[in-house]
Amino acid sequence: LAVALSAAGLHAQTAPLTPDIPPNFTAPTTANDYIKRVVMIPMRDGVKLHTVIVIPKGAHDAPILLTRTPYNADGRTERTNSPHMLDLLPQGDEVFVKAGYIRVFQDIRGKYGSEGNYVMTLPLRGPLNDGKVDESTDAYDTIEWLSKNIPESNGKIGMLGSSYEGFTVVMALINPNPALKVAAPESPMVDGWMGDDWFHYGAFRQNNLDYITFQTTQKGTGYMIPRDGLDDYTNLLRAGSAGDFARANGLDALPFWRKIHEHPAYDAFWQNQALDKILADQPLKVPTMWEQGLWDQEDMWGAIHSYEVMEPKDTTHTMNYLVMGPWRHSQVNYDGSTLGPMKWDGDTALQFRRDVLLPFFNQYLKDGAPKANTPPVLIYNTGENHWDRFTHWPLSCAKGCDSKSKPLYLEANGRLSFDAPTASEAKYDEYVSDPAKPVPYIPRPVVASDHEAWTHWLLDDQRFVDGRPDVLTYVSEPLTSPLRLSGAPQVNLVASTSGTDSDWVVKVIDVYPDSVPSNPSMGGYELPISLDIFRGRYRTSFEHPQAIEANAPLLYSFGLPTVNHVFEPGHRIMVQVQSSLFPLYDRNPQTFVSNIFDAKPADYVKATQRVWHTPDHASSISLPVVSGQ
Ligand code: PG9
Repeated sequence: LAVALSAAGLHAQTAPLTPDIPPNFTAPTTANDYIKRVVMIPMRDGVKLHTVIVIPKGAHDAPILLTRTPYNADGRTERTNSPHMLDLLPQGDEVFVKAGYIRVFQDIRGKYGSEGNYVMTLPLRGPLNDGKVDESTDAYDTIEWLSKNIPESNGKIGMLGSSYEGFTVVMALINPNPALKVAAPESPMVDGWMGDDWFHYGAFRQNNLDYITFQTTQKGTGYMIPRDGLDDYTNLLRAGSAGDFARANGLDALPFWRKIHEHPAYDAFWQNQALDKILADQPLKVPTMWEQGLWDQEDMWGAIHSYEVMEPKDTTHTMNYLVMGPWRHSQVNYDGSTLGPMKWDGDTALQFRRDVLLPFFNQYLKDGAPKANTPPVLIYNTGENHWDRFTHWPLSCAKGCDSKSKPLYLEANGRLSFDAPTASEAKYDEYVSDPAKPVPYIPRPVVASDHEAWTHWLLDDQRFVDGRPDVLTYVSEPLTSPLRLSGAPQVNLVASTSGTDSDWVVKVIDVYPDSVPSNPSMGGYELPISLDIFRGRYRTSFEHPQAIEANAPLLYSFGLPTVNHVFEPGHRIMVQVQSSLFPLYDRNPQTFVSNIFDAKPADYVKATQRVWHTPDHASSISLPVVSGQ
């Protein structure tokens, strides 16, 4: 009947109760300018990893760009629902799509579509992993498969990815597959205790509690911890210690939280997975461009420290490259025209991807591509607002650099000076640090879901705490000539506390002139260019914390994040010292306890903090001065 009806130009009607969800539906793909293949790639232990391969239609001898992710390979290849590969893939991939690359995203073992068990930043086989596999072998096996099973490709593979995806790039560099020809770890998580996501010099970053539930309550996407109220300053203060907040929210059932809780110090658990230490023993076999933002609020340690340990091993100067842009975490893959109050000279992230990263990858991946004009070091000058190309880095340090860093002394009456203090002035400044009223890291309310506030907090105007009785502020005279810093400031703080444990936060700040006619909202702006926190119990050993001797002036020495900055004439240098950055960092109870995660309410006590500035106990920040002083 249907045939007869259709021959007569009529159609049988769809019965009203026909189920509206057909057993199978495949959208037409003829308009697509790409082919998508989803495969399960077998690893050496039999576990199969979910892999999404996007191939430009008509490609042949195309190079492959691989990212291994814990963040859902399907989602990473579905930015918009579009027939065009450009719209499907992440914004940062645009230059590679235009250049005809095949793009591959793979779920790492245990996440989303992949089989196997998930272990957070799975450590390499060795002291922490007695199994047969790790992210290094998974990368090897994946690259082996990809290089042999995509007929449209030339079998050459480059890897890139930011943060956790940067960690998986670094893992691939250890005993790399020969088909891996080039790599760009972007803000890679390298040492979670020293200065990447989990801790900074032993102070715990409480925002990770949400990351842990997000990442480990499910194989797919987890959730953020529910909050009692809007302001996390109140929520976390009310909870007590980070351990109390975690327990109240069920995190004791999550193994990764238990691992953090059991390893607050830099013991073998952290040391044996610090990738910069592991890499230090092996020269790079793959040309590698380390990339990091200068205001990276998540992984500030990994790229620069990895670059620095690999540099002496790169005897041919062909393997180890460094790029630092004026970016927040992962901004390299988005628009890089602005950050917080700062407006750069165009879209710096696109400039990097188009003019530096793509030619570098092409050189190693595209048959017949020319050699790229890649600077060994490309770093944005955040004071003069332009890129600098250097042959090496840093330009200034304590020993062995072109210039020698210079101590800038914290002195009486809130002064900063390149001349050492004299005996005639007051010996110290003091403040009371009260754990019941910690210094906020951003203006309240601190809203956990406010991603925007999180991205630019490292550049927030520090006037919001300047003048608090528990924040010491030291400032120079307005500069009469430019002062150029290129390297990492080093803190040498001589401080005492009436407690037996304490945190020390030090910020180097560029103070704008009181009025800036070309940009009025920057009048008097206090722009942090480098800041960090140090947990005092680790003063003599990161592995074996010790109670601090009360009221004794003691030296706290630690490195601050790298800068390439010019303080312009009329600007002033400022240094602020305080003892908390809450609720980003958990509070130090200021009484020595064996594990701060288990501190009890009675352990949290006020302490009188002194910053010393006598000739014998001079406090200073050693600045990586290149010129100007
Ligand atoms: N910073 C994130 C992270 C990496 C590794 C471990 C934990 C967190 C990220 O952006 O992936």
